Amino acid sequence: MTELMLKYFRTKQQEAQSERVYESQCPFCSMQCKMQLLEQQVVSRTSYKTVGKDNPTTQGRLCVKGMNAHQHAFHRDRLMQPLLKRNGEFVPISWSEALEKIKTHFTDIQEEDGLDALSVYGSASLTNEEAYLLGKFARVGLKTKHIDYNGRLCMSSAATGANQSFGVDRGFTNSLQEIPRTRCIMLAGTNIAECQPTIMPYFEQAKENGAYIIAIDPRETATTDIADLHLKNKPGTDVVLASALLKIIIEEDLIDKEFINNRVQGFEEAAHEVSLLDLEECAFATGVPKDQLYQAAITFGQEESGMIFTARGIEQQLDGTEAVRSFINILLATGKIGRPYSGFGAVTGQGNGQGAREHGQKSDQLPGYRSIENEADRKYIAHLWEVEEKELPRKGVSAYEMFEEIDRGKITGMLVMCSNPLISNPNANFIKKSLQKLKFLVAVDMFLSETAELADLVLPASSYLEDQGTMTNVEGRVTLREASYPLPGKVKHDWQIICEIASVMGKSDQFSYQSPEEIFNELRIASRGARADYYGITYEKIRKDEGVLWPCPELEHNGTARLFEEEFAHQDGKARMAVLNKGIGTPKEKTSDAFPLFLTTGRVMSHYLTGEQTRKSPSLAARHIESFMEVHPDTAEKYNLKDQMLVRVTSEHGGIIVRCRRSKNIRKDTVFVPFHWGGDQNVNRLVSGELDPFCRMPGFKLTTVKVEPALARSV
Ligand SMILES: Nc1nc2c(c(=O)[nH]1)N[C@H]1C(S)=C(S)[C@@H](COP(=O)(O)OP(=O)(O)OC[C@H]3O[C@@H](n4cnc5c(=O)[nH]c(N)nc54)[C@H](O)[C@@H]3O)O[C@H]1N2
Ligand SMILES: Nc1nc2c(c(=O)[nH]1)N[C@H]1C(S)=C(S)[C@@H](COP(=O)(O)OP(=O)(O)OC[C@H]3O[C@@H](n4cnc5c(=O)[nH]c(N)nc54)[C@H](O)[C@@H]3O)O[C@H]1N2
Ligand code: SF4
Ligand SMILES: [Mo]
Repeated sequence: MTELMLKYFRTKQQEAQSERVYESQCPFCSMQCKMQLLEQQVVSRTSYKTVGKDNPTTQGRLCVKGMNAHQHAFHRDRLMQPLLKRNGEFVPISWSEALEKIKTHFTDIQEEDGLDALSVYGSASLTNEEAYLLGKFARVGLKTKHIDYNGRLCMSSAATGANQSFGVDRGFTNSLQEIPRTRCIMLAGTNIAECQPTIMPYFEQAKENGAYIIAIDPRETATTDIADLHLKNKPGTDVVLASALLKIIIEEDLIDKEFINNRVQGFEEAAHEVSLLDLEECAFATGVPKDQLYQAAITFGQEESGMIFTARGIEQQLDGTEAVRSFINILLATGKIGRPYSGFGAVTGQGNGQGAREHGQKSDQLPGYRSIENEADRKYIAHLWEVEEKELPRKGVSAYEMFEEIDRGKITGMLVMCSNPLISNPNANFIKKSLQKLKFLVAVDMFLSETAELADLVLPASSYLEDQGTMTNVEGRVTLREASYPLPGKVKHDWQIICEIASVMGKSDQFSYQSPEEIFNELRIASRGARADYYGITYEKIRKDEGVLWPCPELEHNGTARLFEEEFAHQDGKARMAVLNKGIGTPKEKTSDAFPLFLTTGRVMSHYLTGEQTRKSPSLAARHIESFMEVHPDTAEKYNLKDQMLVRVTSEHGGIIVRCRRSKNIRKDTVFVPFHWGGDQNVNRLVSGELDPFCRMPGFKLTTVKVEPALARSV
């Protein structure tokens, strides 16, 4: 090798060694995989790579979304400065101009339409600190009762169901470590293989150890593939299905009488109700053969330990709360909770789906799961926030209902932070009309999302690489997302943006934080003594222990891995079984001649929620460049739909056009469309705005539709 070549390679080596490492956590799902961004400078080119980092929840694993997350963070479409809409066009403005605009418009709205005319729409992708601060901002900074968040569309039925049955809501009652040693697992309406991929090894180990896995899903998915038994039910029939399983368990005497006597209320009533069911009718209503119902019930009842996991398949229903409770009923009757290798898990969705539902973004809630209608809770928080108790607003309305309030002219201004409601809310055509009615809409986002495009003012927010804070993951573990990547352009952190808006609204004293840690220390006090007690958790402790499972009431406390070992969280320490007066086969949506098929909606592995982030990543977008409708070949034949053809899907509420994908994986009476795309592919144009009466969750998983070749109409 010549001297020159040697020199060249040496320089290359040195350049390659100029590598920087940035700590972070994945911006997507509830696994909150720990990751590192490697930034390499080779000559004048910077290249990036994301690698996993060991941690107690995911042991260094990443899925394809995590590996490519940096692609959207560095995308050229990242917003770099505030944008103001002038004559229909966005123009860049300074932060001081932006804040001045907010002050003028928000104050005008408050004077013209009243304090409750302003509203805040938050997110469970925010850190705990930001979620907490946003709740305080609405009540103290803007003095409005109108705040809610995207988690309402996600886990509100799981939360309400768990609260009603157990008295508290932490998604998983056990840590993930217990899964490999359980004997029987029920996966109801969850597609963990595509939605929480790095959780899979826990279930695969359970299977290797001999666990029997039962999946309940109208489709065959990568998750149902690991099941020993797949109950391929009609969408929306999970309450009947779970009640039928309970009936069989009771009739076969597979219940735990001692546990019921000591720890459960309402068994007799619930048992009586399910005894009235006719199993033939249940089989017909659910579309699951009777022998499969028996097989599932008897196996689950007989095994010495068992766990049930639910997700949006059973929860995003107009009877979602009841569906959650009907599965918990099975655990309570068989005594499979509060002891090793037995328990419940409503699989959390968003990165901070757990923490962001605990600290006051919900319309009826104060931090730590305190209630905004409880006098003692109000007093405690008012004191901490240095306001008069009577100044604290009362409860407002849920996410979708805020758009109804806009339509009625009651809400005239909105701040949306970290959400894209135009794509994610049901009845999308109505949502668009509502958003357009607002006098002033502010969107805080990393991109000009479909919602941000309708805004009057858009503020640029930092990404997961830049923004430090805590996130509570799928198992209830409070983790610290270390983030140190420099802020690009004029971008600010969400918590800084909240503080700056509060300041121009005259509340600088209550919003003068200098760091996320300072906010967290206030959150610890706000949650002290409440159900989601974070008081004993500090940044230092999270760093030392690699996360802490709440509740953690004292500094000396090590956190709580398994809930309900001694008692449930209701006053008398007992759990409540639900009496489900559903009768048979009564989902609200029924097929008709006009709309002969069920539509259910959900996700694919490579895209995340409204797709605003993952559609920007070339590696992820390439896997699914557009939406599609999964349909059984026999059904496709019946409606003249060829594979790959564009099809029009129409419901009572609107229409979309997507690509046809024939597949034997789905029931013949059901079609499936993911919701990661906007415009003419926005499946939420089809979904109705009706809500679950207990938790105000929309019925994303059940709509009735008709399908036809897209071009047939236009010729
Ligand atoms: N790749 C990816 N991962 C994600 C997300 C993402 O967008 N993409 N989002 C994250 C978030 S926020 C969430 S909430 C979770 C969601 O995670 P999941 O709830 O697991 O995901 P979904 O695809 O919405 O629905 C799960 C399954 O429910 C089935 N299903 C539909 N209708 C019914 C029914 O009536 N009964 C039953 N039993 N099953 C039914 C669907 O066929 C689907 O396979 O995933 C998180 N992880
Ligand atoms: N049909 C149907 N609809 C559904 C569902 C379904 O299964 N079917 N699932 C529902 C569920 S479970 C959920 S969770 C919702 C989610 O619904 P959304 O909250 O609307 O979904 P996202 O795509 O996460 O929107 C986040 C937005 O915030 C931006 N963003 C990302 N990170 C940050 C940040 O750190 N700060 C700020 N300020 N902005 C940021 C992104 O660019 C994006 O525009 O959708 C619901 N809608
Ligand atoms: S999407 Fe979820 S499973 Fe995949 S890397 Fe991110 S946090 Fe982990
Ligand atoms: Mo979600």
